[in-house]
Amino acid sequence: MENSTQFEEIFNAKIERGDFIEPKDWMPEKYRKTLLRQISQHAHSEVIGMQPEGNFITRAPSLRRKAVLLAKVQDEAGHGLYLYSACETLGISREELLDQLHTGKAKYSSIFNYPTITWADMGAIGWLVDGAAIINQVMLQRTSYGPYSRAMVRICKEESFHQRQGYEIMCVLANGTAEQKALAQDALDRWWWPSIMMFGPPDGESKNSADSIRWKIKRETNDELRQKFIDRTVGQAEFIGLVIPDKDLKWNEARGHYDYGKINWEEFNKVVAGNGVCNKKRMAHHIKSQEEGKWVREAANAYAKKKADREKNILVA
Ligand code: BYC
Repeated sequence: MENSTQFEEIFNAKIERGDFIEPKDWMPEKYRKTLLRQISQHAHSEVIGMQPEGNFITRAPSLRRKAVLLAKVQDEAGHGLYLYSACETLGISREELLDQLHTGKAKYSSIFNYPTITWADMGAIGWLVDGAAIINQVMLQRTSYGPYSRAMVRICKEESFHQRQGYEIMCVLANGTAEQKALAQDALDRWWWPSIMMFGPPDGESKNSADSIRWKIKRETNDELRQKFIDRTVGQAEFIGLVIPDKDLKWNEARGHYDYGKINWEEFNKVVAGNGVCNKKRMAHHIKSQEEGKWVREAANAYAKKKADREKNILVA
């Protein structure tokens, strides 16, 4: 019988080789906890992220826009489901996961605590929020935990469509009337800084990064991904004649990257601590929906049981 040191050596060798760790493999408790923390935060973000855009489904400016937005919001629910399932492979139930969200024990992305005010916000979310998410998630397709990696492969395919639909909304507005262009610029002004905060605190203050990089859960650091996003997005803004609200944004020839201004980490910490504009509203809405949907879940379970019993030829009263 192997002892835990030998198990750990096997685990480390797998990580070293770039093999996936699968649910039944031995893993250090801290690796399991880190995965649970990150994947559940990710799942909660997808589901809470349905709210800001859901706010505009009844107000989309055309049937085409409404159908696309509905499909996008539904995709986010699907992403949440893949990720909750990946969490469950680590030995936690859906009920416990939701309890952690509702009691504030588990976080979700800071970005979803900002309000959606105009239709242009739908464009900005797709372009910037999904755009930032893709940069992060492309890396996560090669994460070391098998179920998380496989979920990310599917999610990334849909996410790149989401980013393009958002950018298309911005293109149309930016090329429209002066009022429409102003709406697009206003949305960019409000969503730019929160979007670049999505990548998390600067590397020097990222307490989880060292372990996550060592275990190949994360393959790039918060600041590396943030820089990648900024470098990619500046040209897209210029192309449609919008101005990124950062007076310090400047191409740095020596670094081969854009330099950017100071991020307001006080605002980030405030939002993550639960004191953003919409934190309380988002959570109250989720709890209410969860309670109102209880009878649907009970009915679905009862129907599944009845069907299974009937298949076993057991009569149920
Ligand atoms: N918001 O040590 P760090 C989407 C927390 S949804 C809130 O660097 P880590 C979409 C962090 O949890 C996609 N909290 O952490 C849906 C940690 O606190 P704890 C969302 C944040 O984990 C609908 C502390 O700060 N994507 O695409 O190494 C519509 C220190 O941070 C945030 C994901 O969830 C934040 N922004 O790195 C449209 C990606 N950042 O837990 C679109 C998966 C940090 O120690 N997650 N914190 O108490 C990750 O890649 C990583 O968890 C992060 C942070 C890069 C976010």
